[in-house]
Amino acid sequence: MKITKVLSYQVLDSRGKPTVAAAISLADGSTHTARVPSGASTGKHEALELRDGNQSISNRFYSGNSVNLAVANINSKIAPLLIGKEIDLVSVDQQLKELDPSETHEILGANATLATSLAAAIASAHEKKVSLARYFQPTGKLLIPMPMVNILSGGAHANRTLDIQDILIIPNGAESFTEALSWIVAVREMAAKLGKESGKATHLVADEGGLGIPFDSIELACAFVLESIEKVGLRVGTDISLALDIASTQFFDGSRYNLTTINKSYSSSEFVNYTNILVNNFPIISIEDPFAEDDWEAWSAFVQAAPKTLQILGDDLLTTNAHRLERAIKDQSANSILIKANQNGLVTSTHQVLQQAQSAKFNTVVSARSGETEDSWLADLATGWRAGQIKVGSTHGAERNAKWNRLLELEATEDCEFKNPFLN
Ligand code: 2PG
Ligand code: MG
Repeated sequence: MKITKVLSYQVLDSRGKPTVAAAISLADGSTHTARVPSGASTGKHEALELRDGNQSISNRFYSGNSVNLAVANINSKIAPLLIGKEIDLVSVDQQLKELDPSETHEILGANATLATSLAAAIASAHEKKVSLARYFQPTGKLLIPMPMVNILSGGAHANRTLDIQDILIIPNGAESFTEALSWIVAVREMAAKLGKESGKATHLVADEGGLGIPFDSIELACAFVLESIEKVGLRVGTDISLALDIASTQFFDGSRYNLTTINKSYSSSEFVNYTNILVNNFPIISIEDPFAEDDWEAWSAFVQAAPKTLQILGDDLLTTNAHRLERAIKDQSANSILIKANQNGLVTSTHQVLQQAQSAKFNTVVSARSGETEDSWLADLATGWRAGQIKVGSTHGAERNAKWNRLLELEATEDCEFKNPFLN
């Protein structure tokens, strides 16, 4: 089926910042729209998010964050190339690569390429008359991913109420996604109640819907989440375990890790030791970005020292980039990867990075960003790609719940399975 129209325009993300929408129309009169997410704690090796800076009049109100240049790239450079062609994700991505061969998509902007690529994926699934998840996995049971969900937020997402970015939970003992989500909601509600009773709650709901309750240490914050799990009658470790996103690039100054809320500073090797003690003292089954994005030695030392069952997850370290992943596999700098489509810039090459990780027996966690939209394609990508895990933020905010609700829908309507990825 032929593409009849490609149209881009600026919309807002969940933080009220501009982002790119792209709509692809097909010969049957249907239109397929995708909106791209945007990060706050971005890694320096991510694909380029093109913003206008001082190059647009609308910046008077959007503080330099408008995306008119990226929108114009779709409307004036990408659209003429695609209109009249058959809809097919792989060939759309191929044409985008030819138009912008740079690895970071700095010519068109990765927000322009990804919006187009996602709209092409959604339109391609429509043409095949299947869901987006089924488009990627046409036969067999779909694998609904295990969620990893924010309870407490700090770092760049919550005005640094904690030095680290997130304390999350993984309902590793749940039998279905539906059950998993009900447990998570109960724990979040309990944490909100306990936070209120303690008088510490600041009423701050962070960018991703986590609770911004201040704590004097990471250990006290972990203990608080464990108490919330126990108080709803769930078993720590058996039913629900902890996960951390340290986002340590945010507090690394080039040589030291500075935890300012607790007034402590560590060298790389001291921080490796500290982190190892932390994961041994708490039921933590996954730790993300424990070290800074270019502190490769610390990562490798930690992989050697840490419990073998621990998921050591590279986000800013790997930025969904094939070369960085290759290095991490070779040097054993991590054993799992966060997959964010907008760190990469194209749907097909994001999928390739995920497959490269799976071939190396890395766990894969498909992830949302702190700036999200009402779109739910992320749930379909995680499911259709058999990622095994998904991270969306908390169960608060329509942009987060759109993804959880889509997973509930997939579980209710498609032939699916749900597995604990930590048993492998
Ligand atoms: C992360 C993400 C999502 P951001 O660090 O994993 O939690 O945050 O989108 O701000 O990079
Ligand atoms: Mg992260």
